[in-house]
Amino acid sequence: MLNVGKDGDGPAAAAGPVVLTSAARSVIITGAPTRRDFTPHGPFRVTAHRDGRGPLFANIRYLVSANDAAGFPPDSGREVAFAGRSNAGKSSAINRITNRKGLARTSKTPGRTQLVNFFDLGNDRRLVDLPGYGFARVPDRVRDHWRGLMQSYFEGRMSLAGLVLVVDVRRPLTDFDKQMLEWALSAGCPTRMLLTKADKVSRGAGAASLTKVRRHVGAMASAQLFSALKGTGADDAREWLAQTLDIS
Ligand SMILES: Nc1nc2c(ncn2[C@@H]2O[C@H](COP(=O)(O)OP(=O)(O)OP(=O)(O)O)[C@@H](O)[C@H]2O)c(=O)[nH]1
Ligand SMILES: [Mg+2]
Repeated sequence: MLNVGKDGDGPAAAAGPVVLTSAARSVIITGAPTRRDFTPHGPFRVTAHRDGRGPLFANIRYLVSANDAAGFPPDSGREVAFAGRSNAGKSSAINRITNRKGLARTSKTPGRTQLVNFFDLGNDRRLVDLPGYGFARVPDRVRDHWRGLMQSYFEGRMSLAGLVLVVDVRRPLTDFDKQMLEWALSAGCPTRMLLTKADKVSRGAGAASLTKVRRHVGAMASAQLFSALKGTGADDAREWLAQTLDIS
């Protein structure tokens, strides 16, 4: 089951690659149905997605917010979920990538996104804004609810075609970030790490963080710098989404 642990804000990501330990498998939901075959897709028209105005996001609209699995939309087609620590910048990343300012609600207050929010791209493709983890000072029942909600999402969502793991470029990977990576790897779910808030660090510091994270995650995920504020890396993220969602 999803093992949320404490705050998830453990010591800095230690040196060395993440290995798939048995402890890490605690995040893997036993008995999960076999996922769809994640075969690489053919070439796609990159330029069509520039600035979020291309066909990929042209018709994006808010679909539904779910507080439990019963509220999820039909599990067909393909979707990519945005996960990450609370306040990391998931909702802001979705807004920048889709070029829609108020699409996903953002906040300075950690824990703003408490529901699973679905956005429809048309043609049975979706983006999913997940509630963040690691927010401090919440009652146990809120944390338990979050755990159950995430578990029911990751357990059975056959249309989950990819995971975007959003991390603050200035912060070390949390234990839970690592568990998410390991889960995605074991589930065969392609993962893209966005090292966001890149505008808050120098180019050198951003590049150093990227190198460190890439070394750390190895083949488990691809990684890139990102800034929702400046738009850094937005095209790369769009291209990855287009490929993962199999949209041309
Ligand atoms: N400077 C800067 N600020 C950012 C960036 N991305 C997000 N922020 C700010 O970080 C705060 C949190 O952003 P959100 O997008 O709401 O974060 P979230 O991960 O969706 O948070 P939860 O919904 O609480 O899990 C907001 O104040 C954003 O304006 C970025 O790239 N650069
Ligand atoms: Mg949010």
